Amino acid sequence: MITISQPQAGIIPLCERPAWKALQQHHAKIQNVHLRQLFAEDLRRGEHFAFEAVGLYFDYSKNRITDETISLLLELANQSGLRERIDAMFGGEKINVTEKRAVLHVALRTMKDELIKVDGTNVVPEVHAVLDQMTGFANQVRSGQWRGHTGKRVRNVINIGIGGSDLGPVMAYEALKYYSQRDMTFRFVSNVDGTDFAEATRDLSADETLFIVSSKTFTTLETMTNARTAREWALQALGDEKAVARHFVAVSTNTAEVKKFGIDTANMFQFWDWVGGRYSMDSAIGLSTMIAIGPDQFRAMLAGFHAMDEHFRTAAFDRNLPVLMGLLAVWYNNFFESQTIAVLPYEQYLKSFPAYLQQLTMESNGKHVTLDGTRVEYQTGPIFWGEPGTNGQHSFYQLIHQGTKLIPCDFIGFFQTLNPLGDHHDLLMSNVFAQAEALAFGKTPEEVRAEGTPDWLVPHRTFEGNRPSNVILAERLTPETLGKLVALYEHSVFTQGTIWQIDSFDQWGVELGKVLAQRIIPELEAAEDPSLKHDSSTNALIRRYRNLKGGAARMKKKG
Ligand code: G6Q
Repeated sequence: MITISQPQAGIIPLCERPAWKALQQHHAKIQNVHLRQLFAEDLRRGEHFAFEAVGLYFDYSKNRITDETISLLLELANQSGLRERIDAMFGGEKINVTEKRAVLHVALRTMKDELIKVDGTNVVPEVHAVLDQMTGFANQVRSGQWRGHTGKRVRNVINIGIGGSDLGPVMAYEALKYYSQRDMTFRFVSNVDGTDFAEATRDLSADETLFIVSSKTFTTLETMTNARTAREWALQALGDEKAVARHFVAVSTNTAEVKKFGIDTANMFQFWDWVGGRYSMDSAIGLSTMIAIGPDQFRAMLAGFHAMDEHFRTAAFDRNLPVLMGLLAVWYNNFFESQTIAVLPYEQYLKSFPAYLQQLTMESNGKHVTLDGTRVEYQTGPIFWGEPGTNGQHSFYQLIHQGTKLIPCDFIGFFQTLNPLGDHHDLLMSNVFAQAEALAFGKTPEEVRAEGTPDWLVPHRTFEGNRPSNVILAERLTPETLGKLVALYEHSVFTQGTIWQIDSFDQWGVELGKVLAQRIIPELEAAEDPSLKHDSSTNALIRRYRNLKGGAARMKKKG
């Protein structure tokens, strides 16, 4: 029996907390109050529910809230032990109870002189030692000092990893491309689908290509399959086992497996079991990011993360960005029964940000039992999704504006663009403000009629409004700002998980499918028909696949 870490002791079940009950009553009172009314009643509402912290301006006035809502949500945070839980996380306690691990991604971005202990050992020096090792290596690759097997400099870097060992590096590279070394090519191979590898390498020369095999465990099926294929691909061109040492480096916690693969452990970058995969982009998993943008910019990104960490740890909850964002997510998820949250960055470089957030939020809070294993009686993690604006406006925004579902939105925008081109940026930002305005206030039937719309068309052209959103604005997209934004969502996720009393840091839900696939692989590859003992559907699918899988090869032969 696992004992729950101290901070959760004494916390009463969510639905019994007085603040929860008060919020239910409060919701019944205000659920139909329109944002039009709330704005009319308080002409300064737009400033009242908005503030700036750590360089981010947060306008949450277009939410279906009053002062009472916020004070009840803050009360809920207190009754849920959020303060104690934050202290426990930053203090290195093993709050990931099902894996018996500390949760210390915040240690990855602390200053050198800080002290964070896990099992009595200060982990900060180790963190900085790896950062220094990464810095040395990144500088060598960027300057051309690091040579491939044939003496050529590295022009291409391919990160092989999946899940937390892929999504962060992909997102960070896309987000910070503006700052990247442009005479180098960066690619990311994650899918076990051979197409991913084939397309990533088809136009590259092996003698100029460096593979970073990123895997905490170094046993993940997809990553190890791609890594082996990469080794074959490189050796086919370079023809010498010794080439592996010049063209492969590893990011892992598993020295033995790295050695077995043939990678020189001098070129292995460590991380630790207290860094969860989806919280690992600041660890050595970020090596491709560091090579792309350079060590100084990477450290600036870490400083951004750290600034948000400190804000989360120290700011009063009523002026705490992640706390308020997390509580608002709970408000819609549990009281308005919203199923999803849309994240809408108005910044093309953030095109992979929603995909990144999907893992961060949904793998963290997609849980159905509390820390002590009791089934929850309430909804947990909402579905996160999104696209950069303005593209989304021409596809799914219709449903957000006029559909039957309530979808809270996070709009993210910047005062300055990295690519000033005519009036593009004003046009872009006008859409941020217009969308949030349209969602909140809509357009009444009277307004539509007054425009001369025939009666039969009025319902179609009416916008109910009262659709909530947050607007988050920053000066410009820099490594530091990216760090702040990611940390904002990390801690918002933590806040939500604390309210729901779940373990936001395990991921047992990804296990079952993996185990079953291991059983099915030999059944697909066996020469003789295997005796199949699955359900009738799975058996039939496997048989059909076995019968037809040679099709492509046969077609090729025929052609
Ligand atoms: C994230 C998960 C998961 C993990 C991948 C890759 O929190 O743990 O997405 O990152 O399964 O694992 P490895 O890094 O061990 O290959």
